[in-house]
Amino acid sequence: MNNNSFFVTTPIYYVNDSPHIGHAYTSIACDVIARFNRLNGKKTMFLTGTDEHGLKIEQAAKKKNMDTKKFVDQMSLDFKKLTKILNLSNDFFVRTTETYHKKASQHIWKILKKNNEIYLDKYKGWYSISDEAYFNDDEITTDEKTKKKIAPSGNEVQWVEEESYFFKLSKWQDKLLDFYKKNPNFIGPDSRRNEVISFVKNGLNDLSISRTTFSWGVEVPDDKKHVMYVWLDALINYLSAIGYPDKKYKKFWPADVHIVGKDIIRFHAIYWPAFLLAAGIEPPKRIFAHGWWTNEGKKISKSLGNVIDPNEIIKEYGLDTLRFFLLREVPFGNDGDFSKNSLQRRINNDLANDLGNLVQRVLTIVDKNLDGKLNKIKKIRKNDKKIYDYPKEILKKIEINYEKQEFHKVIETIWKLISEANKYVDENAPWQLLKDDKERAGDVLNILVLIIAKIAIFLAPIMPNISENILNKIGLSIKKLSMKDISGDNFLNIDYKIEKPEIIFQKIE
Ligand code: ME8
Repeated sequence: MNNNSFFVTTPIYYVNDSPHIGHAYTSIACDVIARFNRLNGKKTMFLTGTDEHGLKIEQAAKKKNMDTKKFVDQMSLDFKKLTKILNLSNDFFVRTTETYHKKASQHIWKILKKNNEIYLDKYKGWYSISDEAYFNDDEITTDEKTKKKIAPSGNEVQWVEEESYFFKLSKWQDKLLDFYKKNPNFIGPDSRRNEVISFVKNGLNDLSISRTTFSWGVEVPDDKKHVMYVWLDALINYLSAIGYPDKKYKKFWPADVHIVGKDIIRFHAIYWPAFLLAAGIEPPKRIFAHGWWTNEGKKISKSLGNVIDPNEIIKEYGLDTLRFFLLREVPFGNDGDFSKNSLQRRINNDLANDLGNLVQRVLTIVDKNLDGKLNKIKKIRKNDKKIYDYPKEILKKIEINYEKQEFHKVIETIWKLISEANKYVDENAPWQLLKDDKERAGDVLNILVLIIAKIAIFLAPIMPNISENILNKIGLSIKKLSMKDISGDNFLNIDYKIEKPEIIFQKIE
């Protein structure tokens, strides 16, 4: 693996249903990580896509009276469209029904078989189609009213008895615990790490990895009766998408981080490294599980009719505002509640008052009084030092926050810079200086424009359009900038005539 490369992934989403705010959340977080790493000089691969096999999908197609392949083609397109709507910078969109993916899955199966990690037996136990997951007896409860058997996820389970291939997961228990110990950053946040470790310590059963009672899946090599368990095929997307089994996959493997929701941490933090270790492939470097969004305090679900369509929020409030809100409102890893009130509060306070106001008033003064022109800074005074050096000082901190997926801290730190800049405007009162000391006014305004440019660079991963809009106003573009420019100042084009900005953020009453 090339040290200068970076690989980040979203889960691949099931195509049984349309995308909603939960999918948008994970995808946006990954996009921000990818954009930051690109700006920070890394050769970056950002992967997303769709998970198209399994009983759940087959049943969804049947319900619509559609041919399964036609159904997945159509539904997958919705997720592909979402990547455009969210302005995702993904480098590839993987689909598990593609030939390259099936080949990679079968290749891994053959290795596991050869390594004596797979055996044929009979599965007897509970299965939840909604979760596409097996459950032990002690995990199942009975719904008082309906008498239905229920998994911990709240979804109904059914009893399954059929011939099945098994993966020898039980033998990996100690090796996994050892792996977690040696790789303390493998699972984030810490609370999830502890949860996974205690689950593994409780003992692992061998895992059923094939089904015979339906056919919508990847065929098991040399046994046409079986299709692979959808999760085995799904996880392999992270390899098939970067060219596995061809050696070129090593350019990006092991992945730097798989971002997932907390619902699927076990698949990623237990099954996935076990499959990989058993196949002799290095596990990913990190799995981070974020929390769950509710809608105005209620669980988001189709049956409650409160699914949030990201399109509608974007139409009403704008894309970058939504991107900002989702990452600012809730520490990544915690659960969050989506409410229009809190979204509006963020727009009015953080965006309109703090950021909007800074950009607006500084650029307007330059436009009105200096005919949009800046000069080279003549003299940095002692009381300029703090704001002048501030961006450079926070860069390292922000890099570390990104490494730990602490987006809310990244944003908090950027907002401290914005607040310092607003304070600097008030303290130096450039409108007054313009009357008393034009040269000094020029320096103060020049420093401020420089700081605004750096704020826009810091914001580029989170709010790419707004950042570019601000940069364009001062004759710059993110295409020609990078995180390196945070430490310098010769990227400012002082020949540029600064434009009077339109209102960037409209307050919402
Ligand atoms: O699990 N809040 O796909 P999926 C936050 N195909 N995130 C949410 C959310 C919510 N309310 N609802 C969904 C699968 N998500 C498998 C993955 S990967 C090899 C296979 C996000 O369509 C969150 O990231 O059910 C969650 O993990 C994912 O959508 C589940 O998507």
